[in-house]
Amino acid sequence: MLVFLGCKNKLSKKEERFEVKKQPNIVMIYTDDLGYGDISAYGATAIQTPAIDSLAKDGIAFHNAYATAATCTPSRYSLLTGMYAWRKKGNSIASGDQPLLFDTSKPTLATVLQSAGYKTGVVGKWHLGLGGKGGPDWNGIIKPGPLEIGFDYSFLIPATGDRVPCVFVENHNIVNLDPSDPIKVNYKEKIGNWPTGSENPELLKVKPSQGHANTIVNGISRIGFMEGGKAALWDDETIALELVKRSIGFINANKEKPFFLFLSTHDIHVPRVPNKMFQGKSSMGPRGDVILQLDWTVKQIVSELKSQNLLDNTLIIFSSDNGPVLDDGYHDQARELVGDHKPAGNLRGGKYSALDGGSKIPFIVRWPDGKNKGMTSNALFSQVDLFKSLGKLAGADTSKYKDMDSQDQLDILTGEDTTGRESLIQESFAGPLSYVRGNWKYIEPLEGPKLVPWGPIIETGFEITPQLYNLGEDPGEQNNVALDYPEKVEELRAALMDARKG
Ligand code: NG6
Ligand code: CA
Repeated sequence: MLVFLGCKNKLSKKEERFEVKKQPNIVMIYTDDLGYGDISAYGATAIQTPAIDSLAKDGIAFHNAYATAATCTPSRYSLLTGMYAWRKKGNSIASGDQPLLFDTSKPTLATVLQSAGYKTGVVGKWHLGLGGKGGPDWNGIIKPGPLEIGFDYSFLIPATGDRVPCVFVENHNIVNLDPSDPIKVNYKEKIGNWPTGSENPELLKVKPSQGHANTIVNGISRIGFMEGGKAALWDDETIALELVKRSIGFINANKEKPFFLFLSTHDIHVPRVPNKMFQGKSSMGPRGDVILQLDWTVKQIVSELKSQNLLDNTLIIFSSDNGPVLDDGYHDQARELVGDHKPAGNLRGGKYSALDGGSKIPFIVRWPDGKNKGMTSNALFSQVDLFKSLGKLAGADTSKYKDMDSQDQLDILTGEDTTGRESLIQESFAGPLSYVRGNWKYIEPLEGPKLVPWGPIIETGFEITPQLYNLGEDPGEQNNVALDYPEKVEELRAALMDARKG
C-alpha cells in the first residue's frame, strides 16, 4: 500500500503539475477608479505601492490595456459577459436599487469557469444590479444576483460605497439584518427620518461637493435615501479589512479545488475613508491614503496565498474598472493635495471621458510559474477578452460561445503575443464610442460638454467633429490629425459602424 502510494505520488506529481498548470487558481483584484499613473509600478513617485509593484516585478505589466468603458457598471458588465455593454440599453452607471443587469440564461466568465470545475467567488463592489424586475427585496431573499450567474459565493457592497443601502449582502441576504428593524430604500424621495446631507450638514464628517446629499450614514451623506437595518450598517473605515477577511475565507474554503476569486475593491472610489492604519500616511490626503490601503489589500492576499502554498498555483490579475478622478463628489482634498502626482500618468482625460485617461488602466498579470517575469507589454488588450482567455486557460470549451466581443487572447496574457488585439472599442460616460486600431484612435463626433458637466473637472473628449490621434506618437491625445488623414478617419468610422452592428 505504502509502495503503491509512493509510486502513485511520484507518478501523480508529474500529472499534478500538468493539471496545476492547466487549471491554476485565478485571483482577480479589480480596483475602482485607480488611474494609469496612480501606482509606482506605472511611474508614480509621490506614492509607493510596493505590493502592487511586486506583482509587476514577478509578472507582466501591460501598458496598452483597456477597460471597455470609462465608468464602473459597463466595464464590469463587459468583463463578466464578454460583450460590450453598450450593445444593450440600460448598462450605464447603475442606481443602487437597479434590478440585476444580466440575462441569467446567458454565460458569464463565472459560469464558464464554474463549468470547468472552478469554485467561483465575488467579494466587494458589485454595482451590476440585484433582484428581479422590481429590484432587490432588501428584507427578503435578494435574487437573482451573482449566485444566479455563476458565482458559488458572494459578499457584496451591493452598488457603491456612496450609494445606499450601506450594508453587505452575503449570498442572498443582508449580513446582520435584524428582522425587527427592516431596511427601506428609496432613490426618488426621502424615506423615513434619518438625517440627510442637505438638511443636516452640521452632522457631516465629509461634505459633499456634488450630489451625495441624501441619507447620512456614519457621518457621510450618500446617493439615495434609506432607513432601518441599523445593526447591518457597514463601517466605512473597515470595509477594506472586511473584504480582505472574506476573500481569505473564500480562499481557505476552496483551496483544494481550482478557484476563481473576483476581489472587487471599494478602494479607491468615493467616499475615501481610510482605516486608521492609513489615515494621513500619504502626502495626498484620503485619496493617497486609500491607495496605500489598496496596496495593503494586495499584500494581504498575496501573503495568504503564500502561506497556504498556493502562490505557485495561482494566477493573479490586477487592474481597474476605469480611469482616475480627483473630486468625485466629496470635499476630500483630492484636488488640493494632488501636487505633482498625475493620476492618469501621461494620458489625457480621466474617469468618464472618451479620451484614453477614461479607460486605459493599469493591468498586471502574475503567472504562477514566473512566465515572462518582469516583462512590460505594449500589446493592445481589452478586459472584454478575459471571458474567453481565462475560459481557455481553465480548459473550458469556449468555441461554443459565438458572436461575442470577447476573443481568446491568452497569448497576450502570457506575454507570447506582443502585438495584441487588432482593434477595440471604448465607451465614455455618455454616447460617443472610440475605436482604437494599432496606433490610431478615432473618437466619433458628438455635440456635448467639453468638461464632465457635474464638476469633477475632467475633459470629456467630446467634439462635434471627428477626432483622430496617433497614439504611438501622441499618447496624450494632444494633436487631432483628422484633417490630415481623412481616409484613416473614414476607415475607422466605417469599422466602428460595422462593429456596432455586431
Ligand atoms: C456618479 C457619482 C460619483 C460616482 C459615479 C459612479 C455624483 C455627483 N457622482 O453619478 O460619485 O458614484 O456616479 O462611479 O453623484 S463608478 O465608478 O461606480 O462608475
Ligand atoms: Ca469605477
